Amino acid sequence: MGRRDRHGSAILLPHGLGHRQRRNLYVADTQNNRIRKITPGGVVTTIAGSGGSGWVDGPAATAQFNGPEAVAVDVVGNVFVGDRNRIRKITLAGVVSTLAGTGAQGFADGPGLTVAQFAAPTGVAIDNSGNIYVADSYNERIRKVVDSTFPGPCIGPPNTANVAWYPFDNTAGTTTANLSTGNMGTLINSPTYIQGVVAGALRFDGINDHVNSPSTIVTNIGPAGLLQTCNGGYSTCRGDFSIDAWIRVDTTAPTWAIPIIDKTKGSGPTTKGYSFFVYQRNKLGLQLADGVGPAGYTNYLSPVINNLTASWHHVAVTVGRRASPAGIKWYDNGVIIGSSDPTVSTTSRYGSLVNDGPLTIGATGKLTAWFKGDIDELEILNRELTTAEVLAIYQAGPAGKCK
Ligand SMILES: [Ca+2]
Ligand SMILES: [Ca+2]
Repeated sequence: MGRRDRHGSAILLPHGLGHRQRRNLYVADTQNNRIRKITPGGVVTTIAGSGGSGWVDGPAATAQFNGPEAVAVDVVGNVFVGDRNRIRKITLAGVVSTLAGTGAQGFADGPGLTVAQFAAPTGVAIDNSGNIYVADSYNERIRKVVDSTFPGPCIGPPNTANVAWYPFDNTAGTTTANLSTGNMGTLINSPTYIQGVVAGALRFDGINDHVNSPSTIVTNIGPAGLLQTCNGGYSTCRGDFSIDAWIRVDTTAPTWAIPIIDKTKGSGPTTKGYSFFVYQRNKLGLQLADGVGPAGYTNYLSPVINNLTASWHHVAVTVGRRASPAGIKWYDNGVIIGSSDPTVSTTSRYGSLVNDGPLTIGATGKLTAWFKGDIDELEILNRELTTAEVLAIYQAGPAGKCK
């Protein structure tokens, strides 16, 4: 009964394979009383469980499971475990708690910790609203557990320098609110309202759907390093900025660049502005266009992101164009996945990105390419978000930023 992590791991009687939207497979390792994770590269780690048999809550390393047989992962990355007669939860931060089940085998509905009983929950699943569905096998029933800590508290939005924030929480109508400046967007060709990660989201058909928002001073980005005069009470904005959103790329989206948001105008060497896009369905891209040099613009690409299609990802790009530290940082689900340098001599993009073209969501400003998939909680800030801020937005998950 050896238990070996990393390559060549031994997993005893695995049950309940749960997969997170990205790369990892989660396993209820029943006889080892551990919850394991398998990366696409085949590396196995233990995310919770000391190995002892029992129901001990607390830090993942010392927590105990009691013959766990089912796992599921929510949109944020919390893991839920069908654990004999209880439903357990492992948070992103690695804390194990008991969500429901007194421990006695039986059948009872009611408050999770004092009344509810299960009998061998051998399957769990979770929806985007945090409801957990349990295949309660000996009871021959499908049960529902509501996680009262879900979605948890919303986080204070990083509101300094927030210059656009489209939550897409409407359910009807052809205008979509901008919580930052009130510069509303107009829905063109009927992108559809859907359930998003944080309340509503918009689905773009990849044919002609987009959102058009007029150009404003604050969504224009100035030349690198210089203090700009910005309205909205922000007096220190400059050539740095950030864009973040939850996105779900359709599996049939084109492999060329499809824009999430685009604030460019002009073409070729006279292009001005910026565009944040998905490329080849597996990378993020950013165009910086200052109209300088033979090309006028540069496209920067992130490393490959696995499974960017068909499931929600929180993506972000932060753009620093100062002398030091400078850089474009790419984020996927709260973590930096790579960087690019907008200041190297041959392709430096220090110039002004200002133009009077519209801010277009789901299409290029010239309407030459279309996003196919879903976008939620799109925002622009005229400064670099910090690593901690990006992680906080991701970890807030369905609670999102406080509105
Ligand atoms: Ca939303
Ligand atoms: Ca349409």
